[in-house]
Amino acid sequence: MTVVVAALFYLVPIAVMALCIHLGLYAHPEPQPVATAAVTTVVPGDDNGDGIIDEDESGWDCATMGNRICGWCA
Ligand SMILES: [Ca+2]
Ligand SMILES: [Ca+2]
Repeated sequence: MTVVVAALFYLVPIAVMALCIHLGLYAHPEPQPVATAAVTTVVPGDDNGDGIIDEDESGWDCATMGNRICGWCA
């Protein structure tokens, strides 16, 4: 009887700790909301609104931007 009591005395806390560790290992924290607010700056001539005036957009000035060479295939 004493052996059984002693065994329970030690095994129960160990079992509880093992259970807690087990649950902790498989506990998934709540996913935190990711700040998705895009910081977009409205650039005149940026037709697709990506913040960069590309060469095929209306705000592109071939005389001052890119390779500063204007014309077809330039
Ligand atoms: Ca753009
Ligand atoms: Ca060019």
